[in-house]
Parts: sequence; structure tokens; C-alpha cells
Amino acid sequence: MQPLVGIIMGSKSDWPTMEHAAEILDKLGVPYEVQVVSAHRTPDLLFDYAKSAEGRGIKIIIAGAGGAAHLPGMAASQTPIPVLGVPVQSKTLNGLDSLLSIVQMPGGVPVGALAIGKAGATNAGLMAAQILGLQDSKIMDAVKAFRKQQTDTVLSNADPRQS
Ligand code: RP5
Repeated sequence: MQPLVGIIMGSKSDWPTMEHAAEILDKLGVPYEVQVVSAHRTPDLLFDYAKSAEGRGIKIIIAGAGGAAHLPGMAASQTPIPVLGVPVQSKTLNGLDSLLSIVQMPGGVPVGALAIGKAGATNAGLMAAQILGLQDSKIMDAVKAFRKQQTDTVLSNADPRQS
């Protein structure tokens, strides 16, 4: 199936975080591709990837990186398709460095910055599905079903003392 979402990350070490974006896209039936693309270690590959994404049928890029996290911003500079940025939790500064690197884009080149770590990766996948769902009723139905199930799970486990 033609991938609609491109999940990229600065390092293999980001995968334990970014796999949560892939997991939710799997759940919602959204086709995606996954690749390590580093802003600092493979800058030419980053430019090639971002420049070619739209032409290859990718609709949204989810980019995760940690530390001096330039990947989402640089990807956004090379493509008109939306880029969602996931700050990976760094060991030294707990991901605050990643968050600030991603969220503080200059006006004119937006990156949709999500939360640090697993929640951000999950929500990036969900948000990508919600954006795609505007044009694809099957994906939107899957998003609605996911939300209903999430709500039902909370309502049926309302007593915090029970596991
Ligand atoms: C960033 O540097 C990556 O996104 C990763 O979060 C961080 C550390 O990378 P490794 O040294 O683990 O490859 O570019």
C-alpha cells in the first residue's frame, strides 16, 4: 500500500519512542514508511527525503529527534507537506532540549510540536490520522472508533483501586 505518512528519526536509538507513532498508525490502518534520517549525520539524505516526500505520495511527515533536535525543522524547510515534530527524551536534559529545539520555529516554517516522548509519538500518529481523515472517511471512522474505545475503557474502570 502507498505510504501516506513518513516516520523519520535522527537515530536508531529514537525507535523505542517513535514506534508508538507506528503502533497507532497500524491500529488505525494508515499506511506509513519508517526511516532513520539524521539532520547532522546524513544531511544530504534529509534534504533528498524531505524534497521527494510530496512527489512520492507522502502526505505528512512525523519527525522525532533528541537533543539538538533539528530534524523536524529542517525537514519542514524542504517540503510544503505538514511536519509533526516529536521531542525524544534525552538522557542529559530529559527532553527539554529536544522540545525547545523543535517548538521554537521562526514564523513562516511551522512544525507541529507534540509532547516529549511516548505521548508525543502516539499523539503525532493520531494527529496524522486525524488530518488524513479529513479527506478519507475510512481513516476518520477508525479515529472515532479508537476514541470511543478509549472513553469506554476509562468509564468501565472508574474505580482507581481496582486493576
Ligand atoms: C539525535 O541525537 C537523535 O535524534 C537522538 O535522539 C540523539 C542521540 O543519538 P545517538 O547518539 O543515540 O545515535 O540526533
